[in-house]
Amino acid sequence: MMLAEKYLTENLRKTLNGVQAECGFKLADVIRSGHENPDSNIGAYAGDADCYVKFSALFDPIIAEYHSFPSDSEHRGDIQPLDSLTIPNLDPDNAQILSTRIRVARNIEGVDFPPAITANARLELERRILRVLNNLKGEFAGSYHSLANMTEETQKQLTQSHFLFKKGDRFLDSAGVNRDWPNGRGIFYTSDKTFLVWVNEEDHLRIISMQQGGGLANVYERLRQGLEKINEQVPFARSHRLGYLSSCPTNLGTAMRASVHIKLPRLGQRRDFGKLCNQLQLSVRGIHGEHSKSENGIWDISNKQRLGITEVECIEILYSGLEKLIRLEENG
Ligand code: ADP
Ligand code: DAR
Repeated sequence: MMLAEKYLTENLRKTLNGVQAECGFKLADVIRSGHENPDSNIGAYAGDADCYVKFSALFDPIIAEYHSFPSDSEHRGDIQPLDSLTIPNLDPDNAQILSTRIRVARNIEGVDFPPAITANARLELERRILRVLNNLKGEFAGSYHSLANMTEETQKQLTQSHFLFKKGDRFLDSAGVNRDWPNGRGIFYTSDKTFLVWVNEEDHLRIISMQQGGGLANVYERLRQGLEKINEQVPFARSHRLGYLSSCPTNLGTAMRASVHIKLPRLGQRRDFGKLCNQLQLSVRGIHGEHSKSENGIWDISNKQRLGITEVECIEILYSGLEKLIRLEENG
């Protein structure tokens, strides 16, 4: 059952009907995606940080159930070096793990999130973050490519190669994320495309580190350093209780999804593959991301939990889950 529907009782609807967040969102705006897409799992999006306060009576039970994060819990910590966590490459011969990617969602403090942002504010945010990205040096120096000036062919090639985002799906469309598409959207990347930043997709920023093969520790450290350089220039929206704040409540806390594209031709055929991954606290996606399919026995396996754990624990969960999946794949 859609969590927004489950928790929006008639009494709560009456209580929230007069409420308006700083971005102007009313209850109808928060739940519009779920209302228009009854097959939503969550069905609610935040238009700004204030939505998580003003509509906490709806968001808190959704967050408690989705993240197993009771309303008196507090997200702790911030991204730290891996230090004592030793995670040697699980596939040094690159026989099984095709690629590794870690992304965090971030919204800039004080700016309405993509579901609510105005066209002008989105362009201003693009200009503001461009000043930061164009100032990155060394291994983080790169170039920005706005979607408004990008040929369809280039967009298709970058998307098919797993670097660029697609236009938001129907859930995001109903949430208002696609308004004024493609103005103000774009992608920054280094020449080797191992450090990338999506601008004005589902969140203001998706900061990404990725590379071929299974070097999870390397990918993590690159992300941590690049993120730190960006955060020195712009403040991120966060709350003491929920950590980093995202448009969709599924991405709160660390807002981190660490994933591998991995060949699991035998395991992937098992009827209980999804259940097995869930037991290992892992999510399963197809090779083109959310709502896509596996191809040639290749799966996108990632940490499921984002809130109430640290970034290092996200990596630990993925790593130990992958060890078990690789062993099971080998032993049949
Ligand atoms: P998110 O950015 O929230 O993780 P998706 O799951 O839709 O969103 O993935 C976005 C893009 O990143 C998709 O093109 C997907 O193929 C690509 N991707 C995700 N994980 C990996 C990975 N480990 N290696 C290569 N590409 C990846
Ligand atoms: N489809 C929406 C959102 C689920 C999480 N995925 C995101 N945020 N991209 C739903 O409510 O099911």
